[in-house]
Amino acid sequence: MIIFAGRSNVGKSTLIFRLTGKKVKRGKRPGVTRKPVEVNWRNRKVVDLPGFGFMSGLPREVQERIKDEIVAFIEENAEEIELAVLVVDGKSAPEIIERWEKRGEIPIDVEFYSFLRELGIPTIVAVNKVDKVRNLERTLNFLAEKFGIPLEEARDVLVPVSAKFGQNIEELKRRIEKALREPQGRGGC
Ligand SMILES: Nc1nc2c(ncn2[C@@H]2O[C@H](COP(=O)(O)OP(=O)(O)OP(=O)(O)O)[C@@H](O)[C@H]2O)c(=O)[nH]1
Ligand SMILES: [Mg+2]
Repeated sequence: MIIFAGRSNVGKSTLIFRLTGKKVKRGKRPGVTRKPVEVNWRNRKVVDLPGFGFMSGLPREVQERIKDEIVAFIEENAEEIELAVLVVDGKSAPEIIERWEKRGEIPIDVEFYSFLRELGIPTIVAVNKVDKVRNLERTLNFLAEKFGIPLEEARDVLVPVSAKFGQNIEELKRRIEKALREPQGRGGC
């Protein structure tokens, strides 16, 4: 099983469509995917998870509940999950991360990345919407630092893509295949 996780509206469903050709519901507003949706791809389950964080028109308690459900889903399926693709919006993630840090909070993406690593789930970070990113190198360095990814590993872990315009999708596919072939990180480190 491969899971796609990340904040709402970062493009998880669009990316799954690009990779697998399977139509999952996509949308303009945050909060489109509300329950885990499974598609089959190359004899594997690919799971499109609801986004965490802000969802338009949803009260905070409901957003919290959805986040708890995502965490529970991942914990319950941890054994079966071979790979997580954590999707972030390359344009807005740096700003959001800085805003949370200024408030003294752990940014939700950073928290989620450590959560996946603690469970020993190999994780790739897809840095999506690069079509909107001005300084890609700076963005990638910033994310590597915030996620605590050593620079020598950053090139393997962070994959810049544009789901909307199909940029670098083949590279993401190769990374996914590589991660499935050479599972790393099991048992945690
Ligand atoms: N510019 C740009 N827009 C994108 C890209 N990928 C997705 N989008 C847009 O982002 C919006 C959200 O896409 P979704 O795929 O529904 O996002 P999601 O992460 O599944 O959202 P939830 O299901 O609400 O968590 C849509 O309007 C997409 O067209 C991209 O690479 N570049
Ligand atoms: Mg979605």
